[in-house]
Amino acid sequence: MRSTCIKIAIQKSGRLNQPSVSFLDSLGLQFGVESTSLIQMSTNFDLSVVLVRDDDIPVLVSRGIVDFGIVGQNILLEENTEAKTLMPLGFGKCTLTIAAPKTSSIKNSKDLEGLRIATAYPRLLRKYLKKNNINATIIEIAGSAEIAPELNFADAICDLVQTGKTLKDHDLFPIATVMDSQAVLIESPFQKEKKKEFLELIKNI
Ligand code: PRT
Ligand code: ZN
Repeated sequence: MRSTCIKIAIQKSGRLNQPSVSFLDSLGLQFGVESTSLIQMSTNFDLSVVLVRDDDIPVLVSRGIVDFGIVGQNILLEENTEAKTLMPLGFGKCTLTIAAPKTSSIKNSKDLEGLRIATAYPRLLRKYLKKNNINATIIEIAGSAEIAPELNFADAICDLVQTGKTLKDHDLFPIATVMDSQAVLIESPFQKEKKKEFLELIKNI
């Protein structure tokens, strides 16, 4: 791979992988026969796609290790990096939501005062609690926050919701919205002559 080659990081597997690939297809970018390499070179453009965990994308982009990335706004804002948002992509839509057990006395965000909230998004939740003047304990968990109230290590959760099915399955109901999210195209803060060619491509969509 040439050092001047444009690099764009997308999720290796998971919810954003297929729509990200479709977005690159829609730009007219072509790739060779399927390979298991985590770096895929385009056959018709001086560009490589780098396949990584979504959580690593903001840092890779902000450090200029890759030039562009596709990631959910929820991850981008949680990571709080220098990466710049170029455009929303209209997929991966979800809402970072605080939810509580249906049977509990927690009915709105004020009822969270003094309680424990499990989340994989501590920074975003902290910001929300501060803004709303609520003192609560944040319990960090990498995933599956929905199980926390049932296992009694938190009173409420803060997690992404799309259809609401997962909340229902765990007898939880939404009480507050922290943020709406969707996938965005992000750009590194470093200027590179080569980036212009890719920016020209996305201008036409
Ligand atoms: O392996 P890697 O770290 O790359 O992937 P990941 O497991 O961290 O992420 P992944 O693939 O689950 O999600 C990638 C991105 O998709 C997220 O960061 C969001 O930007 C976006 N997205 C959109 C969602 C959802 N919708 C979503 N519903 N991410 C996760 N969920 C989960 C949620 O956490 C909960 O467990 O789905 C469940 C709720 O869904 P519903 O439909 O039951 O409400
Ligand atoms: Zn992840």
